[in-house]
Amino acid sequence: MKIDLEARSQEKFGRPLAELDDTTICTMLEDIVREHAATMPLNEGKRRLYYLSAEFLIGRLLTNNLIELGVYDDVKAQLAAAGHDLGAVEEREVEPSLGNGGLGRLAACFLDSIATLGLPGDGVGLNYHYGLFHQRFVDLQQAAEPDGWLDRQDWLVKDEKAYTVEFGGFTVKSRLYDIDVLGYGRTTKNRLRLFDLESVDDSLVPVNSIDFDKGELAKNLTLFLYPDDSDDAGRLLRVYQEYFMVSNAAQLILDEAVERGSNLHDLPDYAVVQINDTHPSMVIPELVRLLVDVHGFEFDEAVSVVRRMVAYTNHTILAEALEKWPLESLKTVAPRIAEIVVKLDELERAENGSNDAVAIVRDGVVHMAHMAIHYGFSINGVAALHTKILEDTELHPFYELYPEKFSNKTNGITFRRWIMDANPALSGVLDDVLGTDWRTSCDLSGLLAFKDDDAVLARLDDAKSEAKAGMREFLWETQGVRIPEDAIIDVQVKRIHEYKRQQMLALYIIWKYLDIKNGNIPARPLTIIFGGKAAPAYTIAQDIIHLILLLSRWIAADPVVSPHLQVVMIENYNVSAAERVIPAADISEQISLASKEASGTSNMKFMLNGAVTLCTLDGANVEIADLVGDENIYTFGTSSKEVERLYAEHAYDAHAHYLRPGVKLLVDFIANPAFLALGNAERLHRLHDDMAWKDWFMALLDIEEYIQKKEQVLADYENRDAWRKKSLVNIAKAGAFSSDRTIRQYNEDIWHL
Ligand code: Z2T
Repeated sequence: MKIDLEARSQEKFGRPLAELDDTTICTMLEDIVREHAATMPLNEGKRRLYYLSAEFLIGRLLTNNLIELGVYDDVKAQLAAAGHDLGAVEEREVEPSLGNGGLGRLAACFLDSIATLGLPGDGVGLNYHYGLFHQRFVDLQQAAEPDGWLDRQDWLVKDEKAYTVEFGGFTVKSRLYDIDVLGYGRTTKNRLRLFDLESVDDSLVPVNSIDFDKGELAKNLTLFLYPDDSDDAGRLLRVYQEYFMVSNAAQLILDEAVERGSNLHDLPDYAVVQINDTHPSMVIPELVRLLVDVHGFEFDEAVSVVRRMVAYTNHTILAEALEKWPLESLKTVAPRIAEIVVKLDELERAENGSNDAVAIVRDGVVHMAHMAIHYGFSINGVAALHTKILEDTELHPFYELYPEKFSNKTNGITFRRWIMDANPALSGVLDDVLGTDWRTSCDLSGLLAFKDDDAVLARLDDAKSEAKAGMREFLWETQGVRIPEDAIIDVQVKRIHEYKRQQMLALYIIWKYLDIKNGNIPARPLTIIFGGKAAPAYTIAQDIIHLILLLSRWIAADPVVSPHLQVVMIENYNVSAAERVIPAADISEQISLASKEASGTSNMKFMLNGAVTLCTLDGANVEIADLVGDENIYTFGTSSKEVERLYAEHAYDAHAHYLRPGVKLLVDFIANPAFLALGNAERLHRLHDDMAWKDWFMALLDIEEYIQKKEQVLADYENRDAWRKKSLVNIAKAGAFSSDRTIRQYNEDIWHL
């Protein structure tokens, strides 16, 4: 691809490139990439993958696409020659807001890898006009506002395909928008296909408020993404959204298969559907419905076709996240789907001897995961430990029925975005030391040979400093915070959730604050960075945000402690912020209660960027620990086995832990009189009492060992030589977590594209 920005500027604006502002240049570059992508052919193959997901957290696309097309350096040079900085131009792009967290970001990394491997596979989802809410901090609390990302974006292209979706009592028409998905060094592409309502009405959303008119579904269905990570509010509107998504997806799948020569009886030869958690699981009855009602199949044949083409990924064991809809709700939303679900339940009972433990419909409630396991041909977990827990405990009766359907697919991350794009300094060092092959192979193990090479260790250290400088600039410009140049950067960024235990890191901060007050001055400043949104309906998570913001202000105002300890909570943490913060981190906090974090993916991004992990043995942390070895990771905490036992036997006594002297001091600090006066007393009391009496995710069980480990990490950081080696080993071993590896495994074991 050849780009001549000067000529383009003259042609479009009649002015030299030097005179354009950053926003105009950004739009111009987006147009150039979009127009070029439009000419690229699709990846072909008889069987196509449809990756169905309610979320695709794709992040900004400009830099990524320029890198994929191999023109990044050229564009940068042309802009520089005209006095412009590509970095500043990149900042003008608005980030699409189409995901909550890990699940949505995983889908985005997967699209990148599917395209990079040249496999024929599209993402299918919804075009939420206001996406996930935009987070602001007001009075040390989270405020949720609509994110009007769609007004100012340039990537969506209208597709001529459109369908009709019939709900109980009304019918809507859909519209389809595509975003081209490019692969690294590829001349062919895939697409992200986002369905929207033809009759959607943006004006239903008030300025600065996410409380919109819930009444007219035909006008509001695609306005918002539900802000629930891992747990689910179970609201009816969500069922409407899900049915809208899968009905469109199923119609698209049949349409395209017929276009490519299928007679539908051979549909599994033309299409395979991966359902990203249960949110799209109604695609199963919807495909059956279309085959029976529209295409005249017998019910049994329709079921046998669908059974050979749908695969399901589970992303959590949290009970509250397993979608269960009242059958009555399904009857309201889509009566024919409710009918088919009941028939699927009867068929399953006839086949498996009516075992209530695995039933699809039980006591008037539809268990979506059960349906997906019975009528899908594959179910996978997202990390080895997670899959083992599914097989041995959570889904054990299903594992006994269908051991051959179960497999593990440990998550992965795309190296294009998470190192080439986010960390050019480190990428440059790797090019110099290893050659550029790593950019396609994602194999960084060659670095191990340089473990004792001072020059290489120093260059890696310089790259870390450069990333830190970038982050300091970002935090100054976007958050108005200054970070000391020599600070240790300790980061926990992810959705705010009790099981992820941000509250435990808050207790550490209290401990450290008191320790410094007692005269123990640290060797160098420590900056602890949080980022993440909390579902607006999740009260305790809001309370945790409040505590963090209060600690941040309290410590900043303390002249004795503030030179040594700083707490930063990034406002509106998103993919763009992650790209600035993760490369700069020294310590990666992965401290979920063991057994609760299915995998985690930021753990992989931090490792790839040379941070050392401080973690419990949960999710993919277990695999990271196995790879890097004991001396290159810090693990602590109660094991997942023991945690499962404590739950099973109701044997965890939060209050007994609270009463231990060292612990009580820390918890009581949350509700100390100065805090109550400065902050929101109701929130602080509630959080204090919750921790002292309930502590459902056992932060008090692990807090003492956590503090000890953290202090050891900080002490070890001072042995700069040893630390640099740890960092190098982490980078060198990160190849295992490339999403290219994950996608190859999905393809070899499940998709067979
Ligand atoms: C989500 O981000 C995850 C799980 C969910 O379960 C829902 C959402 Cl929105 C329904 C996360 C997991 O918590 C995380 O451990 C995992 O790494 C990620 O999905 C991708 O698998």
